[in-house]
Amino acid sequence: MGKTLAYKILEDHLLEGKLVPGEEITIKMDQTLTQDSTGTMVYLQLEAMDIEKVKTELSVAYIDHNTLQTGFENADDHAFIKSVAQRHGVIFSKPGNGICHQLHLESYGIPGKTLLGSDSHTPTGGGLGMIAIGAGGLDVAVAMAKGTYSLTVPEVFKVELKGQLRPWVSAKDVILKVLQELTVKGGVGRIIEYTGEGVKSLSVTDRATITNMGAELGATTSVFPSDENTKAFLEHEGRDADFVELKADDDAEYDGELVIDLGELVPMAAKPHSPDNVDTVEAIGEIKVDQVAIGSCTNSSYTDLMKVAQILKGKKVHPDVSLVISPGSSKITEKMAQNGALADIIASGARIIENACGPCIGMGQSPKSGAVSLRTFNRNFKGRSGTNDAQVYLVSPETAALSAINGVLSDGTKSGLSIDQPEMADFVQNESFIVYPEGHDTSNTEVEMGPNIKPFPRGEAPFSDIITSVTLKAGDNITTDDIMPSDSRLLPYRSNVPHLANYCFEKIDSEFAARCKEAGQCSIVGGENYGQGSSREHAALAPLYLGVRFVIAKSFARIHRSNLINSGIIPLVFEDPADYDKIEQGATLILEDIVDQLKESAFSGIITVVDIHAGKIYRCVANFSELEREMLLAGGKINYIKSNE
Ligand code: MIC
Ligand code: SF4
Repeated sequence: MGKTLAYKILEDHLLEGKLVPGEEITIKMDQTLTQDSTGTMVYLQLEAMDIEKVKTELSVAYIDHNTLQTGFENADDHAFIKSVAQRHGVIFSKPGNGICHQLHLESYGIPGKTLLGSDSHTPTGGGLGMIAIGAGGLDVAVAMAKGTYSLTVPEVFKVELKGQLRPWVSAKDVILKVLQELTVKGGVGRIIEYTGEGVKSLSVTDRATITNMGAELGATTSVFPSDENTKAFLEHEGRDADFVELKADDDAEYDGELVIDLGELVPMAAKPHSPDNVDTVEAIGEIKVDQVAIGSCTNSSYTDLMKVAQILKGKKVHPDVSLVISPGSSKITEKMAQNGALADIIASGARIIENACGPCIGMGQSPKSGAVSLRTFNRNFKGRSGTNDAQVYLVSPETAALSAINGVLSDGTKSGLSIDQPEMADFVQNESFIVYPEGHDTSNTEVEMGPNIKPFPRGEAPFSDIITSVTLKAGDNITTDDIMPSDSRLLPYRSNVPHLANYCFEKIDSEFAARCKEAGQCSIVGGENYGQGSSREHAALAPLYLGVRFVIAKSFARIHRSNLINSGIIPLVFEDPADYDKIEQGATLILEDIVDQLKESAFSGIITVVDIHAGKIYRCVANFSELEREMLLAGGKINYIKSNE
């Protein structure tokens, strides 16, 4: 039987275990990336591991999320990350250089290599033929310290692309179509591998748009073959030597498949408030638009922005629309300044902001009350823009730019206007934004710790019974934005969990933190796909700080489940989903003899929870790997590592 590309790369990196779906394996991790909003925790944890130099081939610390500096906090975090990066041999990318995933694609990604990033959109690297995985900060810290990563082997799901996209239809519409078909949990436990003739018509940055939003499918990662387009991309980036051809065997077998005819696709949009709430732009109709935001790690590449410049050239942004553009990297902005495209964009009335995540994470540019905001981003969860009642639609750059001119959601294929595919440009690395650790006596580098940087909470090893109060009963598809909201007000506290914890679940239930503090020990009950979205381990650390000991849900999103285990919080799954309805918020749930139960679950796969008031016993699936069980018994990953040193 032939091999999938995903398994070929995993096999090349396999250190322990069997490459069989559901088995736990350890792989060599070639590269890591961090960004600042999760990075402070990563580097605090790395410091706690007492290592000298990182063990990876390449590790980069990007500053791209918390770039608004309304107080000292974010700037202190940047300085902290820079100093730790120097000390441990990590490349530092200064604020203003651009968005981690776009920059990594341009400057460091290599086909066939593995990459672990403390950001859920790390799979963007799959556009280059990498196995690029998003993970919690602690997993990335460990990957830097050891050069390895352990994961449960996913299935490989094939998306076969046929034909070719029509003008005004682009990669964003492809992934929105996939999301419509598979939903936000369709990728859980899977790697999505793209194949077929249609792949040839997509550039590396188009592919990266698609693999980027594989995160919204809940997939472990997504991957494209490395072919002549990959070669061309690397050549344009001045990195010819990094090219290697990679593809699946012709007779590779997959665990499922979806076929998409690119030629039949039309412009799509994800309606409020979920990336899988997808419809065609035509069906949604010409709704009035208040804000258009172009950028983010999904759609801020050079060719995306050149298309935007082409559409805006000689036109004027509609009087009722605020158009804001945040380019993906300094190189892109520089090139567009040189070729005049930036001038065309500015002349149209667009607001150009920093090369950073910006509005995508609510770092400014929150739309007005009740606004319709079209965004080329990847997430439209309620309130993420910073305006709770805003209606955010996710669209392609083409749809965004045309709608900004018309003032209403517009379908380019119906516009009668022509649009050309922009040529790629030749780039040189902008070294002015990069600080290399080499050349410094890094061991003496003093770590700079601002007053807002507090120690991260550590779990405790469980013993006897865990008696909890259910401090929240939540519904399906709870996001990590719901659990630990992020915006310009809260992001400066990513290195201060005690402060951040006060805002845990704030948007769903403002009394949650207070109730937890009163209860002492707590549990949470959740529905399907609990913890989808971002990789922020704060969504586990804040509950840990508030006394949450376990979560029972119908199912969990991958990264959040790992973050809970890393923190020592036990994620349990209802064996009978109907039990969800039987538990009331405020109930007292007990995990009796937890140490014995955890140990026995290795054989039974079951842990029972007692609801004393209702007089009921719930059977929960405890499908932990051996390592996960050990970590839970130790009260979290750091405790486990420390006790095994
Ligand atoms: C996001 O897009 O939600 C973020 C902000 O990039 C997160 C990381 C974080 O919460 O800091 C992610 O995707 O992992
Ligand atoms: Fe940044 Fe948005 Fe991408 Fe997250 S999704 S890395 S906030 S641009």
